[in-house]
Amino acid sequence: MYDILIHNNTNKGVIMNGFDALYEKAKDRVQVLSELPSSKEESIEEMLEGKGFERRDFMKWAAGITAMLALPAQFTPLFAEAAKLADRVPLVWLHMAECTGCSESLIRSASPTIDSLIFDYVSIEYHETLMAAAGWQAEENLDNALEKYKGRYILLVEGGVPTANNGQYLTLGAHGKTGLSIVTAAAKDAAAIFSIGTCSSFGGIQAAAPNPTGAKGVDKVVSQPVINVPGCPPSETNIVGTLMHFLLFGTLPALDRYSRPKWAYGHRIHDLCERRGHFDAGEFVESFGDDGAKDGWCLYKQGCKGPYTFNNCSTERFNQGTSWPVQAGHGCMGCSEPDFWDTMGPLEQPIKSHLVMGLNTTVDKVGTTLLTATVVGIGAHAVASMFMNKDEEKED
Ligand code: FSX
Ligand code: SF4
Ligand code: F3S
Repeated sequence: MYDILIHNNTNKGVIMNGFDALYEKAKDRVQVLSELPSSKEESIEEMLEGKGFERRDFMKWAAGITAMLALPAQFTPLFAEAAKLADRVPLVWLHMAECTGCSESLIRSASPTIDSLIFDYVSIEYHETLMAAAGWQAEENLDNALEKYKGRYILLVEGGVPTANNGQYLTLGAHGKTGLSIVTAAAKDAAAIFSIGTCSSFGGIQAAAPNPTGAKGVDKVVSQPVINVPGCPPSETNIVGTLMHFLLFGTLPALDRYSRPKWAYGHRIHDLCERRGHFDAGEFVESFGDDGAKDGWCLYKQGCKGPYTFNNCSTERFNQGTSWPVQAGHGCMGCSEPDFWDTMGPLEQPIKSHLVMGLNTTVDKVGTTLLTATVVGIGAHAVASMFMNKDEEKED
């Protein structure tokens, strides 16, 4: 804990330790939110009750968010309060060059989770997939939302932003405005900007070489700070967790060097993978469908990029927490890393230049701090079982 000088509501500076200061900050924020006009007729408790959730489910969810964001349990009631006030913060969600998988990750669930219902409860002022309006009316809605909520709205962008030819490879809406001009205009008065998905964070598949449209991440085309929530798509938990953090604190979370929240992207997939014991024991799937695959052995030799990829898929999972790529039997593709289409291929083979045995590697190309810690953890058997055969050694 560190001491911190804050200004409380009475504007008298007081010395507090880090925990108290954060707690006070969250309390003040809840107070500020509660004074903003509500945009929903029913409370979140009523909405959840209508969907079959009880109050204790809601509190359990709030406790889960608190733990996921690595905050002490005392913050749980504050997260519950912030969620109740989520309808006070307007959201504007833009689509650029992408597949809409990020929206699908959040909104398409057979049985909605509290995460997806929280998203229903926020005040979504503009979202092209969800809204009824089209054409001229849609453009007008966007202009009105940006004006009405100036300085207050959270801007969420899904999709890479084509920049070549002055952005002309992506034009949208009745006036044929470029995506580039729409994003830069919307960013101007946003309270916060989240890039949802790898496309808006780093360009995504559109930016794969030779990147003919000049697709870029949002943070490359706007001057304001951007929080990246990558993944192709990101989990609903990472999207809602980022939103909840901003709701409660009104500030950016701790970020890594790619502007990803550390609470979600602070560990390699490999660090917390359920197949890690098999990796350490040198037990690898040699081909899809073999006995090792049936027994859930490690997928490294089938091209799993978990050792190079920072994300929390193994703990948070997808589809209401039921599964994630490695559990389903395919290696991680590295989808939350910059340029994964170019640097993480071939898809179902280990990366030749990054074989676990070849430690003097071109680490920067995949943008991770790579395997030093991982290799320390590899059992002797695994090392002996080799990731690099003699032919591969020669090629490298
Ligand atoms: Fe698709 Fe989103 Fe991938 Fe991109 O997800 S799931 S192509 S990250 O922008 O829609
Ligand atoms: Fe899991 Fe992939 Fe690491 Fe194997 S290589 S332990 S499957 S993350
Ligand atoms: Fe993406 Fe790998 Fe997770 S492919 S979804 S980061 S397991």
